[in-house]
Amino acid sequence: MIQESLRQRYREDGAVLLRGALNKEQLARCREALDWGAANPGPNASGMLVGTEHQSFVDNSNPAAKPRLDAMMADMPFGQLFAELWGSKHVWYFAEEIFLKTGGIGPRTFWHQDTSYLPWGGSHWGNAWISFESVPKSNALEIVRGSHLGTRYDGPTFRDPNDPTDPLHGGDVLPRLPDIEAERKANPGAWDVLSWATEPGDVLVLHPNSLHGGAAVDTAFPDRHTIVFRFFGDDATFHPLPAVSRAPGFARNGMLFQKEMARLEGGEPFRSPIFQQLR
Ligand SMILES: O=C(O)CCC(=O)C(=O)O
Repeated sequence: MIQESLRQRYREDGAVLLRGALNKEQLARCREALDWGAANPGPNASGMLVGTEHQSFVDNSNPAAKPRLDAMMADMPFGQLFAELWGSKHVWYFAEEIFLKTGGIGPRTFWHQDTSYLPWGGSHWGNAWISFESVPKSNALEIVRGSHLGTRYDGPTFRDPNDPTDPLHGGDVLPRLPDIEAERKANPGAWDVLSWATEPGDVLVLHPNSLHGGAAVDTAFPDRHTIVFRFFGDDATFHPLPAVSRAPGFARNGMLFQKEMARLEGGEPFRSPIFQQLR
């Protein structure tokens, strides 16, 4: 049962930690999903800083995993959890993303918003960020408090290790991301950043319009295996990306479920039969 104080934190901060939200069996199912995904990369598998020594593995929304993950969601607590957290009658499962950082050299994830890459608007969105290690606070995912209610920035390309704000779309529709790490270095209080040490079984829920990043590995904490499941509810809308983008395949609809997205108009409820309804 999600308490009103937590719902308020999510509405205002855009992120909450749900301690022990998954039992051993549920966590094991999530781990199986991660291991299967890592062993069977899909067409969207890429990585961050590919070609550099800090390369990490990322796969997003693997179509071959979709039937098994849709089925798995029926046995997981996320439908109820998000219905209560948002106060939404309905909950749908969107898709997964996998992050593997290993050998103590996986990079920070540059600051970004998922909504720079995906055409999402509205309040009923949530990433369930699930890691299988005990993640210390110094290696934690970081979230700028309340940023889910603010500006939608252009997202970084994740290609240039020396430019964490290298704009994905270009043009003048979305403002360029500020260099949050550089600003924090100059003034540690420049941004109001939330983070938590997490234990296996915890679920960090964040709104995908939140500015988030971080969670590097290092010699003291060399490996992190993370799966993120994304969900939406009644107040989720189609919010198109820029109509012209220098990133191939990203204009208007983003790079996932493009055929389904092409049927939606800006501001319409975000709905498609392709997404598994959990409630
Ligand atoms: O785990 C990470 O390094 C990044 C997570 C992330 O970007 C997300 O949950 O959307």
